[in-house]
Amino acid sequence: MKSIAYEMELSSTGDNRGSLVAIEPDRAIPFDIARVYYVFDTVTGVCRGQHAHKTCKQILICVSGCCDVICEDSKQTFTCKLNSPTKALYLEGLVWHSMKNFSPGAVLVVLADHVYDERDYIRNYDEFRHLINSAECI
Ligand code: T46
Repeated sequence: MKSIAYEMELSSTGDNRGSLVAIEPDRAIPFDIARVYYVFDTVTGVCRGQHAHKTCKQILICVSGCCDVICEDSKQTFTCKLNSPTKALYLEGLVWHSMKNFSPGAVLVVLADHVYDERDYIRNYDEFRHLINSAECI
C-alpha cells in the first residue's frame, strides 16, 4: 500500500463568457472514475474526513468557495488550500485527511476510483499510524 498526496492544477478554457474545466480519465486524472460525490451545506467550524483509505484513490476539487485539507502520509503533514475550481488534490490510499475551514457555500467535489465501500476506510488514527509504519518497513 502506497501513500501519495499531491496538488494538481486542472487546465481550464475560457472566453469572454467565462471559464470551463473538463475532466476526463487521462494523464491528468490517473484513474478511471467509478464515483463522483460532493460535500455541501457544511456547518461553520466542522471538521470532516479524519480517516484514510486502504486503496481508494481520489481527487478533491472545491468547485465553489474554499476549504483546507490537512494531509498526513508516511513522510509529511501538509495543508492543501483548495481555493480555486482549477486546483485539485490527489490522494492515494494511506493518507490521513481532514477537511476544515469550509467557506459559506463551499462545494467540494470528489472523484474516486472505487464505488463506496466502508471496508476501505481506516477511521482509527492509531491503526493508520501502525499501517504506515509497517509499510515503511517493507
Ligand atoms: C473522503 C472525504 C474527502 C455514502 O453513502 N456514499 C459515499 O460515496 C460517501 C463518500 C459517503 N457515504 C455515506 C457514509 C456516511 O454515512 O455518507 C455519510 C458521510 O460520509 P463521511 O462521514 O465519510 O463523509 P466525510 O465528508 O467525512 O468524508 C468523505 C468521504 O466519505 C471520504 O471517502 O475521502 O469525503
